[in-house]
Amino acid sequence: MSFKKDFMWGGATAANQYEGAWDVDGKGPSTSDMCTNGSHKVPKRITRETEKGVLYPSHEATDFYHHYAEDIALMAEMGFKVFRLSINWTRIFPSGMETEPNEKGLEFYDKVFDECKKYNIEPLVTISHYEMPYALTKAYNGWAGRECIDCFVRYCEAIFDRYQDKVKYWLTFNEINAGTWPMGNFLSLGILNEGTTDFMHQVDIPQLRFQGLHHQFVASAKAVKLAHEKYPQFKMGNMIAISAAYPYTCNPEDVLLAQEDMQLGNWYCGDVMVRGEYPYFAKKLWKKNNVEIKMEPGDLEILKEGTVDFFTFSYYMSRCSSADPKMAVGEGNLMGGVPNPYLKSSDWGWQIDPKGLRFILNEIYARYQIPLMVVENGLGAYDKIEDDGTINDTYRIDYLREHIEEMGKAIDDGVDLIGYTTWGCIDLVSASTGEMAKRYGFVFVDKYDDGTGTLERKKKKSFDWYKKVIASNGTDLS
Ligand code: BGP
Repeated sequence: MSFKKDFMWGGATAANQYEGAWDVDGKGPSTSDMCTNGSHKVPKRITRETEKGVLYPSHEATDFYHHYAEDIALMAEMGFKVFRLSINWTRIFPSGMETEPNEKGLEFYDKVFDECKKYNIEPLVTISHYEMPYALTKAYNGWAGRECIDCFVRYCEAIFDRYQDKVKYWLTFNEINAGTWPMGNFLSLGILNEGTTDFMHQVDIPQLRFQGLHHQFVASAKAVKLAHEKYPQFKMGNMIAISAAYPYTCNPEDVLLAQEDMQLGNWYCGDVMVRGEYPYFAKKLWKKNNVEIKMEPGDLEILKEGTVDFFTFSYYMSRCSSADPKMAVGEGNLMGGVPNPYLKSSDWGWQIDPKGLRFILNEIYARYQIPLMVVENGLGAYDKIEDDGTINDTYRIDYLREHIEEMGKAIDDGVDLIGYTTWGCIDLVSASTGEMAKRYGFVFVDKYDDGTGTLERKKKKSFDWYKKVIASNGTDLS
């Protein structure tokens, strides 16, 4: 297999699901702090105020805030070259509208980056990963308000300035294409429409959602432009939840629908961020959704000037598109699809498809021809501690092995793949369900769905396996 010598192996986390310490050292409430716990069957709720006696999983999460040194040491032991993490916007600007950053919040990430440096681990920072100041939701209905652009750019300026010597790789928005689906309203855009309470079934106003996404595009491009002008050493990336959509049958109706699903899911955001312009099919899409994007003079120029240097994405599953309305739609990461009879699913109904990763790596590279990085991949599973204290997550090893094999084949196909960070390398809260039971890590954290647990860290079987994978640069997957 052909992983480059300097291939970036590592793991990924997000502040809102991992850090906890939600109201410590001046941090303000984030949108994610207003989400209750839930489960596979019971959707989490979005509350307008925090309610007494209700569990909010982000408030403590798995407490990276107080365990960062221990956790980064574990990552170093596995041989991580890169650690993807996000900065919690509300640690730096508690309401998003301040003019001066919160020093205590800045100091926390100084400590985190210094710890990474100790072990030669390169930080890869997501600037906004599924959280934003809740105050911006209250003031402007989140990204529906154009005001968020300036708030975001001010936040970027503060962290670029502070960490210019510590961080080189940046991603502007996590899974920005979440905004192309109704679930992305509150999750990704901070939009909370009248009547929304259930996270899985939010009140959706496409006009606000697509407008909000336009504001994020402009904000991202402004941040990228600023970085390129002021800090030429920075590498700026996008991040998309990739949809590998297959036609369910060779019926041309299904083929056309799969194409359309990939346009909306992948290329709508990808084209804006890589090519610097809305794709040719955008007008049709807006019309279909009855949307009219309001642009200000200069917006289109900014998009052109703020294109990214590398393309990153999450990949968990593939899905099928069927034009037959009688076909039931299954579960998945943000987008469901018709179940594929050739694939098995995880316990949460996400279809496991390693070959789909090779397929989509080729599709993305053919379209954009800039370096690619898989910044999320992994298996959410129920882990069990055996009587002897071990956690034998062989199912996770199998999942990761098969995906790494396919990445190797894609590299051999000619794709320029520069790195791989597995999702939730240390157990953290699930984004879609708000539960702890859905675990992804190489390291188990003693924390449970009722909020109890000692937060103690414990290596799973996959820990030593991944260590070997990294040490052999992807040649020993046994
Ligand atoms: C992605 C998100 C992550 C994450 C992951 C797994 O969509 O970027 O934040 O959590 O999916 O999803 P879940 O936690 O719902 O299993």
